[in-house]
Amino acid sequence: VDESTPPQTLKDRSLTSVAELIKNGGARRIVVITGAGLSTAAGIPDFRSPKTGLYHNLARLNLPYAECVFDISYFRENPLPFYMLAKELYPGKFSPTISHVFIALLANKGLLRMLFTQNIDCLERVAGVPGHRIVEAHGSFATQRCIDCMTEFPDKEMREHIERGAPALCVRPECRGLVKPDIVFFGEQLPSAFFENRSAPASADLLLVLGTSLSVQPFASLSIMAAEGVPRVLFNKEKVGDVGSRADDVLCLGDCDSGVRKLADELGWRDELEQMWRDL
Ligand code: CNA
Repeated sequence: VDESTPPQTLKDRSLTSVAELIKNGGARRIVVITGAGLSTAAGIPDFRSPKTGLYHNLARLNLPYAECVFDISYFRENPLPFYMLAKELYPGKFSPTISHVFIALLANKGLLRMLFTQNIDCLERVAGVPGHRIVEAHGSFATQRCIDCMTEFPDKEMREHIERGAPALCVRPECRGLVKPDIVFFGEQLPSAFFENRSAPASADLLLVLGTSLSVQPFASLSIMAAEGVPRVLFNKEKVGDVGSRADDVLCLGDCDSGVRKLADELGWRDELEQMWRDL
């Protein structure tokens, strides 16, 4: 966008104007879209950050290519790398960041229309975002099933298998297929909740994008579905997707916790936010 094109909705392309829009009731159907960068401050590596990303760390496993941990045909041959990764990411080991809590605060204030997350760490739920406001677009560790006959596998036993890094086999003796948590692998269909809620960004009055490289489709397409004139705010270390190309886009580059704290300051919500985070 030509920097001189005036925004339609915001006074200017700043967090102050975004906060004003929220405070004056102009944003009541906020859609949030997030990825691994939301959770790096919680100690969970993202995929693509150089040196610290999961793909970088997976190099020591001598995988033919890093993404194959999420490739179903590779998983059939060698489920161990995925189980190792699952052990590292398994819910219960990490605590939400202030940015996760900010999303919960939006929900508490009745302003969150929907959160779409690519994360599989469940930290949004732990932070207090209500389940019916979350679309876990790439699945979660909450359930698991056999990759051959799709029979569900019990949670408690799954936890034990993941703790031991030992792949679980189907409960049906005549099947004995491999069991995989309901995390979406490359080439797999996204959960139905994604498709059922996919139109939410189109009716949003504000879109917040936090900690994602917007490089995985169809998830990334959510960001372009916001209507023209609907502000899109990016909290990320780098510029991603086409956010920044529209006159009402606001870029807040850097770590998302600092950006979110800035926005909370502008909103006058900072103390409440920090209190909520401490009380978790
Ligand atoms: P990604 O491709 O690794 O991108 C992460 C983005 O976040 C990059 O643009 C980084 O620059 C940025 N970033 C990293 N740390 C911060 C920070 N503290 N503040 C602001 N920005 C930061 O991850 P995506 O989520 O975009 O890619 C999609 C994959 C990653 C999904 O399929 C996820 O399932 C998968 N994943 C999830 C987790 C998790 O559940 N926490 C961890 C690793 C990967």
